[in-house]
Amino acid sequence: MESIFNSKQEFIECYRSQIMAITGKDFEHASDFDRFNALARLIASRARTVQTATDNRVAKSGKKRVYYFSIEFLIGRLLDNYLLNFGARDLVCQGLRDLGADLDDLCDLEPDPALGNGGLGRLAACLLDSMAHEGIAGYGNGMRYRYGLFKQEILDGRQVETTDEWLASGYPWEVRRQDKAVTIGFGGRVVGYEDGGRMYYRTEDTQDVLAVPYDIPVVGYGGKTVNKLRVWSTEPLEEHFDLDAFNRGSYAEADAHRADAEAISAILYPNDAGEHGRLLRLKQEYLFVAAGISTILDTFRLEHGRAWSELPDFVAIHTNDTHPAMCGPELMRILIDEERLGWDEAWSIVTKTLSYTNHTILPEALETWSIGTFSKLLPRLYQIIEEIARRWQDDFDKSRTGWQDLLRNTAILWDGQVRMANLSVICSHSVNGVAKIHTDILEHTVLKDFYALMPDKFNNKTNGISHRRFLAESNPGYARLITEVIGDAWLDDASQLARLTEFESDPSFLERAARVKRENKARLARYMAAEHAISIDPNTIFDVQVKRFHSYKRQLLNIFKIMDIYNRRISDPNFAVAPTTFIFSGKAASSYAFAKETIRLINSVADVINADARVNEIMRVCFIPDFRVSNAQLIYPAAEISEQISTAGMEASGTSNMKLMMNGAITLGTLDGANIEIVNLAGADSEMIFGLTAEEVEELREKGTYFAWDMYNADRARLGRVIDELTDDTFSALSGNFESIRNEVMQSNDANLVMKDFGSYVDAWERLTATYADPMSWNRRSVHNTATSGWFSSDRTIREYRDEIWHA
Ligand code: GPV
Repeated sequence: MESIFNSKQEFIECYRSQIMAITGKDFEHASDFDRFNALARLIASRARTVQTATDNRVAKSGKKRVYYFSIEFLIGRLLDNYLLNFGARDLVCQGLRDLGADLDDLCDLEPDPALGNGGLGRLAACLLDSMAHEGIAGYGNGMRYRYGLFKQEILDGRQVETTDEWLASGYPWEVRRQDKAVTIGFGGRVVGYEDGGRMYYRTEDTQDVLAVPYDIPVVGYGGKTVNKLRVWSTEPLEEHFDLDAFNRGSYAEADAHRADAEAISAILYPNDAGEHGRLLRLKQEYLFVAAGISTILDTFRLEHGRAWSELPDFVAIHTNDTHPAMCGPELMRILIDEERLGWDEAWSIVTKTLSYTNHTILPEALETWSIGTFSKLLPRLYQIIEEIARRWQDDFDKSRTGWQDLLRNTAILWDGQVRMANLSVICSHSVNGVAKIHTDILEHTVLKDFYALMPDKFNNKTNGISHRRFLAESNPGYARLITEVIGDAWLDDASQLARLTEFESDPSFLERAARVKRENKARLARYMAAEHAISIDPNTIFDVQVKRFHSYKRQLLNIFKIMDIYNRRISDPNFAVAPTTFIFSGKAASSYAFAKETIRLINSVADVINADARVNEIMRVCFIPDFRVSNAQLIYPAAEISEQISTAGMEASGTSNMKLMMNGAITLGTLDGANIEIVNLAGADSEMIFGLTAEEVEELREKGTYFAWDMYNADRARLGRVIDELTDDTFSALSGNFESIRNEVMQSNDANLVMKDFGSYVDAWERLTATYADPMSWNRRSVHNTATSGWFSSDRTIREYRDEIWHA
């Protein structure tokens, strides 16, 4: 690998002058943050040099460019990652040591960009990493949120949301591209005019904002390809600073115009419970779509002129879920209104260019907008959507039996709503799910009518993760050990991890792997002690469930298990429990009451158990606040049990299951999402599966014979007791009882079948933890998980997208 520095000496010189240039201080007088900042800026500027070279290469070769549109990019810290990808980590580490600084300490000062919230955003980031590694000319297009999602604090067991000021000290990786700013119009009215015997349309009297792009380099492993992520920030088009208001002392009013424009890129997922929040979300979605499309077409014009029919040969636009669904209509608008193509010609170009990934089968999670709101905010776009919808209807094959149902379910406009998923499917040439079972369910339930009409559009792309970030970077001890026995080719090609299979029965290798795990657990314990004054014991099993809080993910089932184990141990001190630390982390949407109550329950149970001398040697419950990429990288390597316990059929794929598997944790899970593929790859002996299957869940729901009360009555002693403890003050000391959770389960009949799976789950946990007593067998299964995890590298995923969807 070519390095970005010829020698340590060269690095030190460049670095010193960088610090001087930025801070006016020499290295010795610079603060740690100055040192981090200058180092990141130095690497960023090297990255941009390679980026320019990459771009010239792409332009010259006429290679297809892939644009990945996503409302979230959860990229995590970049410094360590980019040093690794540039092959410069050791050199920089030693150079810093010579200067008297520590690379890890500096890396820890990097802010964690708050540009995403969960699996969808992290997937987008992993795919960018893999596109750069595979040499694909792939670009991210998204939003630059000033505060992103919220920062989570825990107070009296409750989640409290505060603003995440991740940009407060500046962000060294980005460059503002004022020269590429785009004006985006909202509202106004559509005006038709005739030219050369044809009608054209434009929108007048719009309210305009300026979309300003910030570019962040994406460095591919090997350092040859540097792509970029472009995120958009909003500003007023012109200053309308109201001097009169200012001089009256009404400062806020004087600057109101600016505040309105900036609100669009202020936060990720504004609360959509009210009309204001919904409108803001719709503005965000249009803004990053319209600005992104404008960038794409500028580049295309520059490279290929106005040969629009060739657009699909040189450009692929991928829409990550439905937030970017307006790509279709917006591209139509430009081709028809501005480039003056005919409808059919434009439509053929658009559908050949666009593709769409779905991430959920929950019907309530599919986006819709009220036609009233939509048509007022985006009148011309709405007209185009109406036309797409009309043609879909007109062209419908009405000789098919049951065509009325097919048409109703596939309609774009229905019941006063614009259905974004249907719009996405109709505008795209490819629709994919994110795990085998998910794609299957899409084809046979949620999108079955589309599947009946155009089965060839559908395909599966099982998610993947960056094994470089989540194994090499997060787990350096394990990575070193792996490299020692199989060489370092696995960084480039994750399938090489299979060569570890040879070492699964090598006692000394297993021993050393176990030692690394022990160190990773101690590292997490140190983090918890230092950041949150919580003490955990690395000698216990680390049982981990880290992900967004959602009822279908069933963190509730996990805490019910813990309550049950606790009860049984208190009742019977001879009840054998493998000493375990139960670790949770994750955020709940700020308006999602049930999820927030689940967090409070976990913390309340933790409060009681951790203070109970009768059990706290063998059980501890630990909630790690503010789950984000940086602390996730400490958690995965320390995990021994991976809790993947969603109601079967509900989790599209999951990706923490893959990260935990790769780091040697054993999956305790249902046959859901990518868990199924994990079991298929690693074998049932290396995981612990329990619970209803998706078919059984489906059947039970259809029959309508499930009653939570039956579950309660059938197991009064254990499950019944857990339910009663929600409201009998056992866990109320911190901040009260849990009536709403009890009601959710008992009165609303336990929609996620927590009580149904409770018995088999606790049983599976007991059987799994009992095997911990045989460390050799445990370690063998652990290493086997790593050895069979290579397929889950996002390099594999991205190659499938490239070959089967983008043809890039
Ligand atoms: I829809 N996902 C997410 O993180 N946010 C969303 O808004 C939606 C889906 C997740 C799914 O829940 C996961 O199962 C999946 O692994 C992930 O997207 C990436 O595909």
